Amino acid sequence: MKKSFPKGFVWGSATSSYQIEGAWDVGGKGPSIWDSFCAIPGKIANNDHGMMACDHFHKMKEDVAMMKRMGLKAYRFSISWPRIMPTGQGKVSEDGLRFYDELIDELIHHEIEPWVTLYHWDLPLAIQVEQDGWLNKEIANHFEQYARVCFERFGNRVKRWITLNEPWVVAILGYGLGTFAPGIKSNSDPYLAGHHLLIAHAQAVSCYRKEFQETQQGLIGITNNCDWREPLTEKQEDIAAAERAIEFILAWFTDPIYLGHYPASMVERLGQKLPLFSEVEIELIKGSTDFFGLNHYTTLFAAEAQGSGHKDPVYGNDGLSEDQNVQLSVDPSWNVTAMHWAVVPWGCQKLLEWISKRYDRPTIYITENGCAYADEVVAGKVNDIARINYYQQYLSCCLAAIEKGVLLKGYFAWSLMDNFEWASGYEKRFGLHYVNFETLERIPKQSALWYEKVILDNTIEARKDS
Ligand code: PNW
Repeated sequence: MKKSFPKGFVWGSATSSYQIEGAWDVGGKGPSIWDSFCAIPGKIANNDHGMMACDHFHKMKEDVAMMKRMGLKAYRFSISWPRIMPTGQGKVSEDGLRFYDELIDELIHHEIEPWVTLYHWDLPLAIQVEQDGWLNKEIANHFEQYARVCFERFGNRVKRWITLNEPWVVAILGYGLGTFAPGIKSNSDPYLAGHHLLIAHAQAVSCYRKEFQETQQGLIGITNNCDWREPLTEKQEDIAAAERAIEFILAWFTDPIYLGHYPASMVERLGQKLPLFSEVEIELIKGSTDFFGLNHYTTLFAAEAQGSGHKDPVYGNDGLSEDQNVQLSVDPSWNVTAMHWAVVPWGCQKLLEWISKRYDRPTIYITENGCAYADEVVAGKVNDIARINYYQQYLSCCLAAIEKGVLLKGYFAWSLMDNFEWASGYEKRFGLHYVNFETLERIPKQSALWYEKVILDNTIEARKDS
């Protein structure tokens, strides 16, 4: 049975600067922490790096034409801070600004709405080396300055801003587990980094609201990642463990923004490791988003951890599990993607409903959802049935959530094209378009053609069981 999405639903696709642009030193661009992290042998699969990536910097017009062919209504991309400010502060690069000017103009010319993320992890290296990056509160001022440059220059055309992409990943993978740049391993730094990420976000929002929003009439928000945590059993302690796990991923960042404080579970468990906000900071952070940006990929079971020992994490996304006392697991019957992330569409619906309930029905945009598979080109085509099934089922569950009253207003498929998948390098393909990383040729996968139809009809074939 075909089911329609609400009128005006925003259909988009997303990318990020370091993952697609390449041109790592063109036009005076400064190095980012990802340029240097990739240079450390062994950090990235096959020692891959983003120096060339998809060379989107030089293929921008071709890529926008590709979006137009799909009928995309919106395109979410990120601005590379060191392309615009080579050392992260002070001097601005006109060449860098011009690239984004041209991209934005090209999108608008094709009637594709630009959704701009200001920070998708490529921190100017100088800010990390000279000032400890997100561990130093000063970064909030630098980020605000950088954001102001972007609002000033692009805000006449950009009406949707996202300050930060996934602060949880920045804090936990970058400053805790050390699997992402800048590669720091610590069991307390993530909470300090997270604290500064929230303050930086709020300062940028305050700057936009005070100096630009009235004249530019845009909206600004933040995007957080969260997978669903399903209680392993109906036991009270497992239900509590699942709730706690979601609080440690999502509510860590969204409770301060919507409710004005960190979740009680974190305050209780982390003690001194969790910094306190001043009254002025709370004032700044509370209410500092115009919409709820959500990146969602998968679901895991959660149970209260037994004793002190934790079994091996399922994959890098359980954070600092000892702080939570949560044991994660998968159901062996679940299908998994090339990332080993389980395909559990109902988890998406449950999470949307959880968010809607906890934060009193905010407007939500799914700013990323998608999957990696080992795609292959056969006779010029990529028949990625598994990806079509993934999208079809997840979108079906999005619709079910909407029918239950969740104010989901848009959806961005991750990703427009195969790209540099961080520590996994080019091995994991998330794209709707296949990229041949030798020739840089782009080939629409079957999923791109499928998505084109979904956008055109504003409907999907609803699953029989939903
Ligand atoms: C997101 N985890 O990253 C990012 O926003 C994208 O840049 C990325 O390509 C995409 O998801 C697919 O990975 C994540 O370990 C990376 O939980 C890791 C995790 C979550 C999100």
